[in-house]
Amino acid sequence: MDRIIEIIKNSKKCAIIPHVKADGDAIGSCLAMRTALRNMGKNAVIYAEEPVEKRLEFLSDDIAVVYDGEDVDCDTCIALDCGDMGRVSTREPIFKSAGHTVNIDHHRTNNGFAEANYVEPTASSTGEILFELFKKLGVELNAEIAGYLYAAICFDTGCFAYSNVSPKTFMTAAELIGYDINHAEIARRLFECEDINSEMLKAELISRISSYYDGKLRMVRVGEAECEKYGIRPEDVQDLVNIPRRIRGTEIAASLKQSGGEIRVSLRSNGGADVAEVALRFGGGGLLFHRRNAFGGGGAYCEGMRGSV
Ligand SMILES: [Mn+2]
Repeated sequence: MDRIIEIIKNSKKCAIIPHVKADGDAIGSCLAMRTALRNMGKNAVIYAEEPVEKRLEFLSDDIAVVYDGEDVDCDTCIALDCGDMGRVSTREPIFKSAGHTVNIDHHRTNNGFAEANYVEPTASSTGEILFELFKKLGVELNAEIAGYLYAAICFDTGCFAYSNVSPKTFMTAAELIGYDINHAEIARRLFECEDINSEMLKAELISRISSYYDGKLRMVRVGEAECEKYGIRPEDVQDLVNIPRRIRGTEIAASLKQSGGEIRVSLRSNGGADVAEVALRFGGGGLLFHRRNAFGGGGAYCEGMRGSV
C-alpha cells in the first residue's frame, strides 16, 4: 500500500479501470477514487468496457467513458476490483502504456498483474479497501465519497448479508454513515428497484428451475430469445444465480446466461462445496470465503462466483 500511495501522490493524470461488466463494487470504487483524485487536484477519468448497467445509473450522471480504443494519455493507471488482466479486457492498451500501474482488489485469485498490487482477500469489497487507502492517503472524506464507498460495500455484501462481512466491514460502514449519506436509499436503489419486465422474466425462469441430485444442485438458464420476449438486454438480467440459490435444499446453484455468442456461468455454494475451484478449472475467477456456519458452527462456508465457458 505504501508503494501505491507514493505512485498516486506523484501522479497527475490517472486512468481508472473497473472490471468488465462492472458491478456495484467496481463502479462505486471507481467513482470514489475519481472524486478523491480530483479533490487532490489530479486529472482522473474512468474508462469502462461498456455502458454502466441501469441499476447503477443513480450513483452519478457522469459515470464513465466507454473506451473505444483511442490513445489515452495518462501517467498512472489504476485497476479496481479486477482479478486479472482478462478483467481489464479491452482497456489493456491503457494499462500497458501507463508509466505506473496499480491493482487494488479483494479476489483471492488475483495474480498481481500490476507494478503495485494491494490484494486483500479478507476484505468484503474493493470499496472497503479504498476506505483504508484513503485514510492513509490523507483524502478528506465527504458525503459524496462516503456514498460511493457505501454503495460499493453494500453491493458486494448483498446489503451486509453475505459471509464476506467482517467486523471491519461494519466499522467501515458505520463511519461512512456518519457522513450523512442516505444509506437506506442507496440500498433500495441497489436491491429493491427492479424492472417489471425483468421480474416477469424471472417468474418464468422460476417455473423452469432444473434440479439434480435430489435438489442439491439447482440451475436456471436464460437465452437471448427469452430476453427478447420481455424486451430486456441479457446484461441487464441480474442475480440469476440467486433464483435457485434461495430454494431450500440447494447446496450448489448455477445459472447459464447466453449473450453475444457466449454462455456465462455463475456458481454459488450454500454448503461446503468449493465452487470457485470449479470456476477456475473452466478459466473463470472466484471468491472463496471460509466462514463459520450460521450460529457459530465449525463448518466452512464457501462461495464462488464467475466461471465462463
Ligand atoms: Mn468486488
